[in-house]
Amino acid sequence: LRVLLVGYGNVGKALRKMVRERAPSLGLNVRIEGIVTRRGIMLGDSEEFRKTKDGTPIDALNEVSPDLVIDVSSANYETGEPSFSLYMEALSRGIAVITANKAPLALKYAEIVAQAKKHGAFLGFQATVMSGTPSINLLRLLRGSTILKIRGILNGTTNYILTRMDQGLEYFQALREAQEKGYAEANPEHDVNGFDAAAKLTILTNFAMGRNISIRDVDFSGIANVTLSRIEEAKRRSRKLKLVAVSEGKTSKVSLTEVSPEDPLYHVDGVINTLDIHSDIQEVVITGPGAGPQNAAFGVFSDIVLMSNGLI
Ligand code: 80F
Repeated sequence: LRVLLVGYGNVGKALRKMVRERAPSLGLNVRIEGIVTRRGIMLGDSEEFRKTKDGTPIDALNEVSPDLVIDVSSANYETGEPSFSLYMEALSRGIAVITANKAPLALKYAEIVAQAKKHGAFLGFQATVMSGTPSINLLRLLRGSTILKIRGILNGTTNYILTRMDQGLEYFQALREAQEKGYAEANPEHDVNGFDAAAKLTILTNFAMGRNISIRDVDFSGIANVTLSRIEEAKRRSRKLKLVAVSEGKTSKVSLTEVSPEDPLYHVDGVINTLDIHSDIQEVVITGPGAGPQNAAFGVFSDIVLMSNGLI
């Protein structure tokens, strides 16, 4: 499998290491043939990025002609570019795309999925929601049931901040810790204002509930107004404040919500995320890490493994 890697930051570096350490024992021959970042293109593979030439992701696609494009570049929520055009071009040539970048799918889900279907090309996006904790790929196993409602904690950074504040830390100190651990987006505003959770809810809602919404259809707010005293006040009533994402019927919403100890979301702390899926058959809850370079890289890696074995 010849790979073009787009983006080489926290997640890209963790992924390169994971592929080298884990693919061979699974019988997978995964070779990185080029890396493209904001700085330009590196042909070949080495741990340290050394620019071979200037160029865009599309230039790199033409240069490398890979079997698989992996997008671990930062999110551009204005246009989804350059990733959106790259996917459309790669998929049109039958080249598989696996992404951890939410922006293109949160903006133009239907177009990208239709392009993949039209050309019979693989499109994997487990890492866009809950990183390496199965969410999208879990939903693949629930096909045949009708998903009526999804509800969850979908952003690691904000849940980490809320948990650390519950332990007495100030907001900015908690945010700095989340950034140091590699949980936060390149622009952490996207985490704290609820945008990242809204993007994930958009992708989940389209995939699980057969809808066609964009992030603009999600009513979202973040944790900017949270104070230590508000957290203390909730605590006195045995409640916790959580940034909860819900889709049900035609509504999708992300908001700071007080949850009680009977709620499964109450017990989900730190960088841990959870997804509660209600179908016409059963309720399924999955809980696990939602962010972190290693975890996000595993989301991508699990798509590579499943695709290579023809399992999705
Ligand atoms: P980082 O900023 O470290 O690296 C970004 C890379 O993209 C850089 O190499 C940069 O040069 C490149 N890049 C940016 N613009 C480019 C362009 N126009 N052309 C080519 N290259 C370009 O970012 P990360 O942390 O490595 O993240 C990479 C992607 O994974 C982003 O899209 C993230 O949204 C996504 N991701 C990251 C996660 C994480 O934990 C988790 C899952 C997905 O729940 C939360 O708290 C979430 N903030 C984490 S979700 N790091």
